[in-house]
Amino acid sequence: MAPDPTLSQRLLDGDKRALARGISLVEDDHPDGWALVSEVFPQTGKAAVVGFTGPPGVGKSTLLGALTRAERARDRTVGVLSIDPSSPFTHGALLGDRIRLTEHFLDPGVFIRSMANRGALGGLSEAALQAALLMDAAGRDVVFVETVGVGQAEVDVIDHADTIVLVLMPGSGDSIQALKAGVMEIPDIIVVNKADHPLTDTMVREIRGVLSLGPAVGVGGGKGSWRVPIIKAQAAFGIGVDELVEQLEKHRDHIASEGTLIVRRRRNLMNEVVAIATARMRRTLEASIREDPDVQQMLDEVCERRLDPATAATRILARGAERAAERRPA
Ligand SMILES: Nc1nc2c(ncn2[C@@H]2O[C@H](COP(=O)(O)OP(=O)(O)O)[C@@H](O)[C@H]2O)c(=O)[nH]1
Ligand SMILES: [Mg+2]
Repeated sequence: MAPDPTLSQRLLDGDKRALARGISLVEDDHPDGWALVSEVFPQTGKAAVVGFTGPPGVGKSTLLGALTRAERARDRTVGVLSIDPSSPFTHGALLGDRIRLTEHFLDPGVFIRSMANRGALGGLSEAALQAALLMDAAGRDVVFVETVGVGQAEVDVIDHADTIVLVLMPGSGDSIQALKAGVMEIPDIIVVNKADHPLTDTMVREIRGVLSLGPAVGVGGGKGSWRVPIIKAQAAFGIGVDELVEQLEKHRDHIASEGTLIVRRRRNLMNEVVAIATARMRRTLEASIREDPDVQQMLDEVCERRLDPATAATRILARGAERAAERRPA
């Protein structure tokens, strides 16, 4: 399909269809998608990007539905990006919350997108980051990113958020262990959802215990005086949502006034550059292993135990650098 010269302008004007088209392009790893991101990138950095993570079924999507409504009541435009390969919400259905989402789909101030495909060459994580940038460029005041996982997250897109919210529910013992073991970074805000459960207060106490062991700062480095709030919520009934909105604002003010926001964003963008470069190098490397007869021969030598794997790796990398240099214009 021919590139659409008006796409970036329409996207910057906040047009939802242009945004949807742009995200599809990056999701397909289409060159026009990368070109679009590069064109609008200088206009990004204005949205407050909030990452939500936590085990499946704790109520993240429900919470995002309720939060979106609360943000709209405050006249803020919202972008929601759900990256959940296990349970994507299809158009019109945010899982158990069909009615509320339909309401949001009709609102020009709300843009919701679910990404679950891992087919694209760039990988789900990269596409998700580009999608978040496009939402930012399209003028969304807040961008919420939902990802599954604790510890070995499917997608490390929350590394690219300004604020990280961990959502748990009573009985998520594994998550507490992950926090305790340091497998999972300490988030900025913790929500204990389904607070209608009798074990809620036990859960809150356990989390307090874990937090008191670690440093009282969230992710992102820099010394800070931020104390991680634990919010009891019932997303399905809108309970605790206003408190979450309040804490999100507080956290944002805190990192902005402390200078941590700049530190975080620098780190996040650096991670993104490295992630993209790594993915591309890997692709190039795998292609050369498949296609380059000399590399094939080196692998044969490894199998015959005449060449050790590390030496072979060094030689393959050196070849790659040579070939890259040959391709580079003088
Ligand atoms: N009892 C109770 N159920 C809830 C609450 N919030 C969400 N749920 C339900 O929990 C289930 C999983 O919610 P969902 O938002 O899909 O979780 P996610 O996988 O973390 O996105 C759904 O059936 C929700 O209706 C709550 O506050 N209390
Ligand atoms: Mg979900």
